[in-house]
Amino acid sequence: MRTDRISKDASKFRKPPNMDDYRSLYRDFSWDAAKSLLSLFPDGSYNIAREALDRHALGKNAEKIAICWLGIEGERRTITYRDLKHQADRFAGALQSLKMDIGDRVFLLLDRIPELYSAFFGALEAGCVVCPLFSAFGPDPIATRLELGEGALLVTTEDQYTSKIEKIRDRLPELKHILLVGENGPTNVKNTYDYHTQLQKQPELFETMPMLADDPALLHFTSGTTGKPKGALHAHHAVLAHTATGKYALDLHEDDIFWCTADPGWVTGISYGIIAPLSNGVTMIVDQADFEIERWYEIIQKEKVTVWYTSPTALRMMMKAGAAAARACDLSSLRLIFSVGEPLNPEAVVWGLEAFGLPIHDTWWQTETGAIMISNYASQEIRPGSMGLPFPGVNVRLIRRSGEKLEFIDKIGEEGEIAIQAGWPSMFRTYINSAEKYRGCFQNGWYFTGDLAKRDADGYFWFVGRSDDVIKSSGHLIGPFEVESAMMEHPAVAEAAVIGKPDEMAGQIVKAFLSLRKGFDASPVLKEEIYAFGRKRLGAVAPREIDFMDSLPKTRSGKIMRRLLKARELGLPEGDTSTLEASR
Ligand code: 6R9
Repeated sequence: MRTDRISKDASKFRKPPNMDDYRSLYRDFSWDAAKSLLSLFPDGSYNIAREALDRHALGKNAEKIAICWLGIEGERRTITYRDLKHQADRFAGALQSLKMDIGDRVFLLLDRIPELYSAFFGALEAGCVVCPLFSAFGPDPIATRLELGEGALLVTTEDQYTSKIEKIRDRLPELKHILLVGENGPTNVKNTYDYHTQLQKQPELFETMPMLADDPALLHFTSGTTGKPKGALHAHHAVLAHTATGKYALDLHEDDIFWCTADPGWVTGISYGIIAPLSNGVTMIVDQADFEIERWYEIIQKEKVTVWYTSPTALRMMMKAGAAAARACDLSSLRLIFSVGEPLNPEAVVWGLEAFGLPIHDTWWQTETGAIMISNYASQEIRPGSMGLPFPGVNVRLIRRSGEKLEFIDKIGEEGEIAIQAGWPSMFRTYINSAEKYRGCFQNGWYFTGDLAKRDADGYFWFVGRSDDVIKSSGHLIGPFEVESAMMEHPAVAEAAVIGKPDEMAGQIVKAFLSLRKGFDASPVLKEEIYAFGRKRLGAVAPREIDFMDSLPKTRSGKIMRRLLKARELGLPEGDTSTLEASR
């Protein structure tokens, strides 16, 4: 733990923070009272779409810009809350005309295009469950998720359809309909329709369905060490946590221009790339293009971004390019910068001061927690390298589990697993395909996160590492098993073990160790072929490094020892794998 601190001088706040006194809000906060931040249906029913869209579109914010969309080719489109609502309503109407029922799963496989946002809200309005997919996934991860999630309808683009979906559609008997966004218009493929033609047929108004707080709304796939991806199901109640964290953690004020750079294929891109900003009635930026330093600085400058939520990988890349590039632009609109997804180097926090005149505020949470659980707040001192303090209404402790026994760690600087007392609104409600794994995450009313941390005397949390083998690459969570399974489908591969190899920029990269079947030679040509095979099957989560081995190290019971491979990769003594995770 480092001791240097970045204190906040209240007289320099550009705006009084929504939470000026953390300790007293933490003490007095109740989720029940926080419901006053929402505009629930008169009978207390919920709908995420009502909070994030309807109440603005049908109220004083109707003409306010909800989304400022920046296209790859330099286009700029502004979408008001009212425009977004009309499009969402039409999408909801299209779902009904296709006989989609409440609870049916609507999957989105789209780049960051305006249709993504209309479809997202339209599906919620109609009471369907939305499941976003990362559009850079290859056909294998897409098929696995659609299959496990029993996707009934998919919205995608013509390009994605021909390059990925066409070949897997036979494997997906539950998938009834596909809506295609594209230039070509109506198709004559069965149950496949043109998105815009379908929407044009619908009335402009749709009454958002009142839902119970616990009714399912969002399905996010995430990965563990073993087995298939897990579908973490969230309820409409989650919007209470999105709204409250948007207000008190990200400090969103009505006139903010907010930019969350995460893709909606991952949880951050939904909770904070859509719901939290719109529920707080702000204008948000959506950039269709991928990360590029100059483009990003230009966006902040031109669009006058005030609050910016990004990732450690992006910040490290900017740091490498040097503070001068940032200082060459006028980024003075910025008042707060936040980060999430992987450990944020203390140097990056301090570098923020040099490049932007602002420190970076780290935040910690997971797909399963649905919203920010630990954060550095606008009004609070920052301790570079620390994830910050628990969000009000969230009871976070460090606990050691040994069998039935729970040992609460209160000693300062001692390591334990981050555990959260069950019951916060955005807590995942199940893993759809694995209720047993879900139960395994809880003990005595505590949710165990799989992350290890320490705490200092003032309650700040400091990340230590993961207790499992999942990989975090550029903030994206990748399950080694899913990658291994795909690699083993190559005819030359006998065994595969996949680890996260530490990487200065991406945090970790996916590295595969492969042993070959008899009759195959470990040649550079074969390696290239296997790389290409990985990219074709897996897309962006394919291995970036491959090593061939004669055989992979195994335990006596025959399990491949990923940790030993990782110890070797890091040059650690093979017997000592205890520091493996801490070294990420
Ligand atoms: C939101 C998101 C969750 C895992 C989490 C932890 C890692 C997230 C972090 C962090 C260190 C932070 N993680 N924030 N590690 N410092 N500030 O990323 O969700 O994709 O489910 O990943 O990411 O290991 O358990 P998800």
